[in-house]
This record gives sequence, C-alpha cells and structure tokens, in this order.
Amino acid sequence: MGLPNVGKSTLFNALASRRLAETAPRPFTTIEPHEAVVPVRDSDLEKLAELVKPEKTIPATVTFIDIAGLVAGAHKGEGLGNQFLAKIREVDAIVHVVRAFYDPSVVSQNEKYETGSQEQIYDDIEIVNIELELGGIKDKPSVIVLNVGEDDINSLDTKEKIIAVTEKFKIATIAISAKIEEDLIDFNEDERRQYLSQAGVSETGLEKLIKTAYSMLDLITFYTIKGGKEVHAWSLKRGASAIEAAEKVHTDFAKGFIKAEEILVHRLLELGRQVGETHHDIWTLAREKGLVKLEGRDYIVQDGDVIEFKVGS
Ligand SMILES: Nc1nc2c(ncn2[C@@H]2O[C@H](COP(=O)(O)OP(=O)(O)O)[C@@H](O)[C@H]2O)c(=O)[nH]1
Ligand SMILES: [Mg+2]
Repeated sequence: MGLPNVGKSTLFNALASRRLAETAPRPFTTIEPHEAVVPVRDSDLEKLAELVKPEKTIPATVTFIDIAGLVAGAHKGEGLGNQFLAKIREVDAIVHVVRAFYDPSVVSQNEKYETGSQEQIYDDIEIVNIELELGGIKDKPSVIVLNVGEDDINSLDTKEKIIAVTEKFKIATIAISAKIEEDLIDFNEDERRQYLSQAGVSETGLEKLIKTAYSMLDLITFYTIKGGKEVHAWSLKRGASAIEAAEKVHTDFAKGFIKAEEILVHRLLELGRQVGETHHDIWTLAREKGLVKLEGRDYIVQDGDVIEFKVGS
C-alpha cells in the first residue's frame, strides 16, 4: 500500500511475474485488489529436492495484495478510503511503498516537496501513517519500500535515505527499483544472474522484499517429503507445535496425529553428502542411523525441521 503513483502496481506485477494489475500514469488505476501467491526462494529446499529427487517440489509462499492508493482523508472515506482501510485490516503485514524516484512524466501526489527528496519521502510516509492511525490500524508488522530510480539502487544517497527513514520511523526499510524489477520479469535465470553480478548485488529487490516479509511475519520453515514423492516447504509461526504443523499439511493429520518424526534439514543434507549417490532412500537411512527423532504433539517445531507425520485413521 501507499500513496497513488508511487509504483505499487509495478512492484506487484514484478512480484506476480505477470501483469495482473493495471499500471498507468494516472492515480487510481487499481480499483480491485489483486492477489499474488509468490514462491519463497529457499536454497535448502533446492538442496533437499536434489537429494530426495521427488516428482514434485513445492516452495513456501507469501501472498501479496495490491491495494489502491490511499489519499489524505481516507479514514473519512476520501478516495477509495474505506475499502482501502478495510483491506489493510485483514492482512498480516504491510508493505508500504514510498515514491523515491524522480520522473516528471509521472504525476506526483506531493506538491509541497521536490519528488524524490528526503522531505517528500518523510511527508508521504507521515500522510499514510496518519490515515492508518485514524483508521485504527496499529501494531501491524510493516516494511517501508523506497521505490528509487533505476540509477539510484546502490547509490550513497539511497543508503543515507534508508538509514534516515529507518531511524525516523523505526520501521525496517529497503530500497527497490520497481522499474528494474519489472524489467527482470522477462529475464531467464542466466540473464538474471548476469544482471545481479553486474549490479554488484546478491539478490534482486524482490527476493529481498519476499525475505523481509517472511521474517517480518516471524515465520519459520519446515519441510515434508511425503515418502520421497513430494518435497514441500511450509511456513509456520515461530513457536508453533507439531500438531499445528500437522494441521497446516492436512486437517486430517491433526485429527489422527500419533507422532512426528523429525530431523533438521542440514543433518539430512549432511548425511546425503556423506553417502553420495549410493543411497536409495535417505529418510530410511537417516532413521536406521538413529538420526530421526520421535516427537509428540506438543513438540515445538524448529526452523528447518524435516517432518514425517505418523497418523492413524
Ligand atoms: N521512472 C519510474 N517510473 C515508475 C517507477 N515505478 C513506477 N513508475 C511509473 O509510475 C506510474 C504509476 O505506477 P503504478 O505502479 O501504477 O503506481 P501505483 O499507483 O502506486 O500502483 C506508472 O506509469 C509506472 O510506469 C520507477 O521506479 N521509475
Ligand atoms: Mg496501483
């Protein structure tokens, strides 16, 4: 969310890797909120899949929603205000997109300050914060995304803005170029890697954003391998128990829960490295070696657990 014409839909499109939402150089092009279920890149999941060689690999996901721009007075119903605030109440976390790029061809909502200046950025954030507060939305995990110009993604100016905004608003802040992310959609894996090394960054802005969203929600990841057929990463609230994890995988699993067999993904990968190509069933091997632990329903799931649920009917 954020003010109109800051690049929300452009960023959202990049996230969705398809042009679901309309973008246009006019405010209020987004009437209906759009949802995108976005896979979370996970190198442990990739390694686990290489080891287990399942028919199918399914990553954890974060669902992003593109919401129409907010204007001052939204809490009184200005613009699409009420609809906007109602939608925000439902989400687990807020990605607040702020305009930090200069482009005279894109109408700015802020007439008081020069577009892309520190003052404009502060002012925009404050306008939105006031509306959220008056709309009764408090204490939601949030991240501020400064949508900076293409040439500014690694600049000193951007680094300083990130620090200033983080300190002023006490909210995690990252910089992204929505335009670059939009261009990256059409890149294949090789081109993407080449871009990253040229730009001198280890991950795209989107990856950074997805990861930030994930950690903001205080989620951990556990894995199931379904007898070697399907390697699946799941997100879970930190501190959740085995029975809650079972419920995520299948409601019937929670009902018929007997026990959970569990091993950390790193231990399983390590075992895989030790035995090389000679094993057929890594799970059975890990179990035979006594590396798989038996846990009850109240076991607190650890980040990186690979779990096999034992259920009765
Ligand atoms: N130059 C430039 N234009 C952008 C950038 N991000 C978005 N725009 C343009 O700004 C306009 C509004 O973008 P949009 O994503 O629809 O904004 P929204 O109202 O926040 O959803 C579109 O014409 C975009 O192409 C950017 O990083 N740089
Ligand atoms: Mg939009």
